[in-house]
Amino acid sequence: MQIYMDNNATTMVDPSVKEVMLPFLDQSYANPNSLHDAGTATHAAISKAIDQVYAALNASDNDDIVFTSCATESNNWVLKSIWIDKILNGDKSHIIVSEVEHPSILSTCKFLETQGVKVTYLGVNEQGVVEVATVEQAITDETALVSIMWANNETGMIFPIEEISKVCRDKDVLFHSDAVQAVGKIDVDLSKIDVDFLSLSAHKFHGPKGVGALYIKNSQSLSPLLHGGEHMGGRRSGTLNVAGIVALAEALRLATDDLENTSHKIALKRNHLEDKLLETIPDSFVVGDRAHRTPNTLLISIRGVEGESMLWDLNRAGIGASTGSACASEDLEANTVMLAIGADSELAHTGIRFSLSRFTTDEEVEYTISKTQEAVKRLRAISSSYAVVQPTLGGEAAECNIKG
Ligand code: C6P
Repeated sequence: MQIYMDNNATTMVDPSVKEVMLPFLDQSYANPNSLHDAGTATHAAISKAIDQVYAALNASDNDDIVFTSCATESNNWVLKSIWIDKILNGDKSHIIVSEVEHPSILSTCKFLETQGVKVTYLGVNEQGVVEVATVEQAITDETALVSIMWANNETGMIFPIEEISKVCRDKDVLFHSDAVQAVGKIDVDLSKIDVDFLSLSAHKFHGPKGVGALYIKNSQSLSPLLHGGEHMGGRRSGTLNVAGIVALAEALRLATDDLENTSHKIALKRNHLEDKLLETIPDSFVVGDRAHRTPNTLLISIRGVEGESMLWDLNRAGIGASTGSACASEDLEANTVMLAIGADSELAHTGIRFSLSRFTTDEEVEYTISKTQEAVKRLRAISSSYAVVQPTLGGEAAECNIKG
């Protein structure tokens, strides 16, 4: 049995999304910027895709949605262009992010620091969430941008984006949200929530890899990251990835069409997995309050069981999970979100992220429960640290905050 429990890293392409993209890899290959009939036809497909994305996000006609190659590009674009537009000219000097942002934000900020930009990395509370007051206190007259993710990729915790956006608007500071782990999983309605910039990526909601977007409120100015032709109104040059864009739009339509119902069904499966693991594995903790998590995500820490060893056992049983962000999976560092919420280093090496999708079946969940239980038994039996920390197998299992 092969089971995929790593949908926060990427998702399978929905077969019907694949269907809509195929013609653009085959006979409909014309450049949408060409003036001949074939180009006009692909141009029409792009226009339809743009309409679908506006509808799914409830964006206004005044806003811009610009397709990019991925969310990493969208995130880099916002941060680097704010530096160019607002900081290099001496207007402002400061950017605020949280310390649990994706590496595409954090590494870009590290680069910007080498260029003299002042960056504040906000801490999170015991739930792994940035509090509104923390953002408010960090904003100064020098702040050019606040960038806070909508939902965290490792824990699934949803951040108070509406309140943060209000604080930023009140203080007249631009606000960007990396919504990669929110779009297609929870309601992201841009008519209700006032963000200046928002990043998304198709492969997180059953679209293909290599295509993302940046939403820009009121089509405000933002220096391009990629200069070249007049593609996307000059905002992002490069011949359009027609198949990818059409697929992104269709995947987003499918993901958001019946969102409440689909999310509910995924949450039932995730909750069952979570409840069973917590019930049967002593000294296990789930990071973050379930009511404030995306419906598909579960970051569980199992004391005495190193994340990498658990992944190995699960992989041998045919289950793909992760210890956290896929981009950080090659180093054996402790889970950064768990460290940020105050877990000790040993505990922070024990996180396992299970992330489900609308394609996850009950049977797969049951199989994952039983193989995880088996792996815990085996790994704890050979763990010297668990024997030292916990002489008996008794113990409290809980959905908890680690500091608490
Ligand atoms: N997170 C994970 O395992 P790309 O792949 O560039 O379209 O998306 C990057 C990205 C940006 N922001 C967030 C919040 C993300 O979760 C990701 C991708 C994957 O968590 C792969 S590192």
